[in-house]
Amino acid sequence: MYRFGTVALLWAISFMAYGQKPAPLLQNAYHRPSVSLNGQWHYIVDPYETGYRNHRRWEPFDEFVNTKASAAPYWANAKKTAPSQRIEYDFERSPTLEVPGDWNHQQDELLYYEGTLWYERDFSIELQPGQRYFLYFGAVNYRADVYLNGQKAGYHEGGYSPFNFEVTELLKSGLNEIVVRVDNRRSAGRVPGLTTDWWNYGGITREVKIIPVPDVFIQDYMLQLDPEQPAIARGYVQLNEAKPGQTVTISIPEAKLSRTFTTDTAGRAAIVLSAEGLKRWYPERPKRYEVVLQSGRDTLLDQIGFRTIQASGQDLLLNGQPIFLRGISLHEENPMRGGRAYSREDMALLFGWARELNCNMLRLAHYPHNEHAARLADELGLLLWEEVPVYWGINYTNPETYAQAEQQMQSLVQRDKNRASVIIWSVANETPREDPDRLSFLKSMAGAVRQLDTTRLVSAALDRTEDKQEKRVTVTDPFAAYSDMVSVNEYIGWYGSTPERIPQMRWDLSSHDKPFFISEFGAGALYNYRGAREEIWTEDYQAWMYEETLQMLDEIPSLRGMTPWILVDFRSPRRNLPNIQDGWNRKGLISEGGFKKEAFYILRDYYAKKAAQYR
Ligand code: GCB
Repeated sequence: MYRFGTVALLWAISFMAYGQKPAPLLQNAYHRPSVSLNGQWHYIVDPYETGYRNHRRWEPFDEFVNTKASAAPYWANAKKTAPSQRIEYDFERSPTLEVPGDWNHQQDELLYYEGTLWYERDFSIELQPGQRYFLYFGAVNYRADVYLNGQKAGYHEGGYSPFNFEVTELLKSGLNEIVVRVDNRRSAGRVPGLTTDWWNYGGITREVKIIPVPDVFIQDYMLQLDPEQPAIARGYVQLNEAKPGQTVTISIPEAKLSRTFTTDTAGRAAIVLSAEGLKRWYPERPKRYEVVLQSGRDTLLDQIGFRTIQASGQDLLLNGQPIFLRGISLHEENPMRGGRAYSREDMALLFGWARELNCNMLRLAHYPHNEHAARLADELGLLLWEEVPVYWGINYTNPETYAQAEQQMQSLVQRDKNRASVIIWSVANETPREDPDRLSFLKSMAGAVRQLDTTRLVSAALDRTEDKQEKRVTVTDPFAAYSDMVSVNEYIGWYGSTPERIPQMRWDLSSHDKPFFISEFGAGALYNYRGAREEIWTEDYQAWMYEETLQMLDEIPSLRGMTPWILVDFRSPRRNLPNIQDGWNRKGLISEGGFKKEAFYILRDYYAKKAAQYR
């Protein structure tokens, strides 16, 4: 559909060269019985890629080495069998790291490490006849090359996406060995590219498990209210086999609903259910139903909430009612433990703070967060903006970069499309509006998302345009025409001016008949650093900025929500001011130790007022 028509071909070629691509992502891997591979894994830091490449030709061993004959690649996991045998690595005698978890916070010398690191562990499993087995990773940043019992299962790129390989042929009953090479280097062609304003945590950052499924299994499904006819829930169930005439039953026991459908020649059954008797999911009453899907020997459970979300003129309608999004942005970091957040408990800590702030919405910046996030948001009644790291200056002309970005979006939609909490897919953050290549890139991304999901909104965090003389702010980014709401990041009062300027600014959004959304504003403040409000980095400065900004924004007639920047201070290698930043972006409303700054209470009170207005 776009000039990156060669993408598929390039992908096919690169997969042939470096091993297998992942199998289609299992829908709702979360609720399938599994064997966990979390825990301690041995590791070897390998900055020169000694275990991966031939030292003279710099070619991956994958391409020409037979492991049985060579101990050189680390994935051979060779063990000394004769006194004279020279093997220059040994996983068994190497230290361990906890999985899931970033490596940066587990070893002091790995805090800034960007490069290759190998993980290894043994595990036991008893295989059952008639089952197939998938090896599932919640995420590995950035590239993972995965080897099971000395053979390559495949590789995956994209640091925040789940993926799975079928390993039925590679697994054996009894003891198995798994080796994963992880490479978290930043590079111009990757997504994100060379610069970000967050920490490049490396490692197996989310869960790993083996998932058994029957021969014929439920590969995928989606079930949602039809936005145009909300009395009907529609969707599909896709089996792994393209066989017609197989039956699929969907039941919602609490609503006494149960219907059986039949697959077409593609192995897909279209689902239509009456939703008349189903209670709607709202933030104030996040009702979820247990949904049971069954086909042949496969049964899967899910908890699904039913709601609609639409943009209508300048309004956002949730279940047909106007809503104001009282949001906050957050990174996937647990400030109390340090490092990448990965567990339900981590997300509960962050979401608990957001609820204290009177939020009904979160922007999960700037990449897909772990799967617990959307599950917990469904449960707590928090709406979500989910995003992929098409951020700042990635390479907008490189077809492989585009393919990677689209792949990241696809797997995010695939993982979270049955979550009622998710209402917005964001395709980018702060990308150069004057660049025509960027526009075609984002248009293609938006088109790809809409093909996958017609029940949610598509947006991107854009930049504002400021007329310095006239003190007039507009949105001139051409991508605004292609998104369902106009969302901008604005830092008036922080970058390029002080809060004094804020009351003088006038927003003119007359050319956009869409809901308007502020995806970021903020100011840095060191917790407990107090002073005159003009004193930068004080809590007083930040509080002043919040007061002025909220007043300014409140005057914009089409404003339908905001996600100020940001809930908690977060680690960033760009933030180097001694005694103030020390490697942290200080725009949090909460410090890295969990202490609330003055601006937290200002936003909390503003949101209480907004909640009353939109009741
Ligand atoms: C932005 C970016 C965000 C940064 C923030 C800042 O506009 O979207 O990733 O962290 O500004 O603090 O400068």
